[in-house]
Amino acid sequence: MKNRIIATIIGMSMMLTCSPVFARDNTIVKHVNNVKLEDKSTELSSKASNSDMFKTKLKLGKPEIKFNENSLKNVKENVKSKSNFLAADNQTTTGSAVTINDSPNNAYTIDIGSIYGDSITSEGAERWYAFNNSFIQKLTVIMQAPNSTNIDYDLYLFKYNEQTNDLDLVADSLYSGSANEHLSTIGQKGIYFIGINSVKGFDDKNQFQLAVMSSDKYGSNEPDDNIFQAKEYANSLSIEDTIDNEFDEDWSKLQLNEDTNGILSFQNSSSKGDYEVKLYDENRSLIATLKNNNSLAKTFPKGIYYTRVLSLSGADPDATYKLKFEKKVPIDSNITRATITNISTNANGGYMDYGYGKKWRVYYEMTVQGTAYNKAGIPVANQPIAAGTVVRLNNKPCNQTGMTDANGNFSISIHLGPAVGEYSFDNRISTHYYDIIPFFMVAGNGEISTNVNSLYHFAYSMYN
Ligand SMILES: [Ca+2]
Ligand SMILES: [Ca+2]
Repeated sequence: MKNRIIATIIGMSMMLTCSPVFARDNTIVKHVNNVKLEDKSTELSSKASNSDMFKTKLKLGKPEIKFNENSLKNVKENVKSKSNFLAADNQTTTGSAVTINDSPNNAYTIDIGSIYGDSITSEGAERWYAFNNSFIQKLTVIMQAPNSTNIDYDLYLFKYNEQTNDLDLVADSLYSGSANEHLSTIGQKGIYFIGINSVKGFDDKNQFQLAVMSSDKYGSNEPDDNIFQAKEYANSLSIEDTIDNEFDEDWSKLQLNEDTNGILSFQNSSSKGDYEVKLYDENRSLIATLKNNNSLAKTFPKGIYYTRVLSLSGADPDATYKLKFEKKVPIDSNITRATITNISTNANGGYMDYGYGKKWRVYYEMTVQGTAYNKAGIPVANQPIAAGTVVRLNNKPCNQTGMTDANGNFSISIHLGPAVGEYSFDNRISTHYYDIIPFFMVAGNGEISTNVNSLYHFAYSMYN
């Protein structure tokens, strides 16, 4: 299962005879990019004293993001699902290979799509793996370290360069603490190397777990599986992308140059995957978690934010999710129009025609319900609006002011008192006496248009 890399696989015998590409400086392993394997002596001394690239990146890794608290898996088995990977049993190494895979030269070969368990037996130690990628596809590499704050392992992916014999750094995942490591790349044809090293501590009993996943379909933002690979946006973002496998994570970095009254929203159209979005601030503290169709509206202080879309279960390389951050456009709160949907009354109500067109009939009391709009036709929330009439008896003005609710709806109750009965309507059984009274609505700067302009004010009826 753990096979040595042999020359026939990669056709480069010098790999088996040269020394490790990594130098060691007490506790910190200094990883070196583009080291020629056959040229280690000169390269190592110079690169080892100039490892700032890795130090700089190490500082980035503070999110302490964990898959979960579960322990690790020992031996190889197929990756069936994320939960299968995460919930794998912890086992100790038995019958380990004679050769320890502590350098690229001694790397174990692994297969894409399988889980491997291995252990690190001293602080600063390395473990190496190699696999062949036979066609262009997205590769996701995940490593779950033993769960302990005393342990920090990092993960690197290199591509073997057949022209130069270099191991070219492709991606790394340098989260601090006991976080799990996770990276992706659009894999080209060829041999890849995975390096895992202990930055802090080790656990020779509990294994770390390693797997390489492949996706033949993936979104155009890939690779973006960790915070170091986050795609950058300024002031707004609008992403349509996919979660191409259960382990896929899509990271974005959003820079706001000013305090922004904004809205972050998430929609997932896939029925095969259940996703969520985590929002982190500049210090990688979790601000919010959005489920499908959730949004977060507030004033976002200027600064840097990270969004992370991940799968809770399932994945769908064909159906896209949408993640958006946009400035909230201030709503025009001037009411210019109202639509009356109902006018109820204490008795003798209804919507009827006494011969002067269909109108609401009201008695002593009436309650007016409807929706208020601005000139763009958008409901106006939380604004005052008044309804009124003038009854015939003493030409008494009757009006009342209400407030629109969050959806622009209002309900206004007005006391009218008795009608005079200027008009009559004979329905053969009885004669109804009523007034026709005006109806109007007022908001902000004055009268607004409505779909109701007059009412039948019922007075009394007499049997014929
Ligand atoms: Ca993706
Ligand atoms: Ca991704």
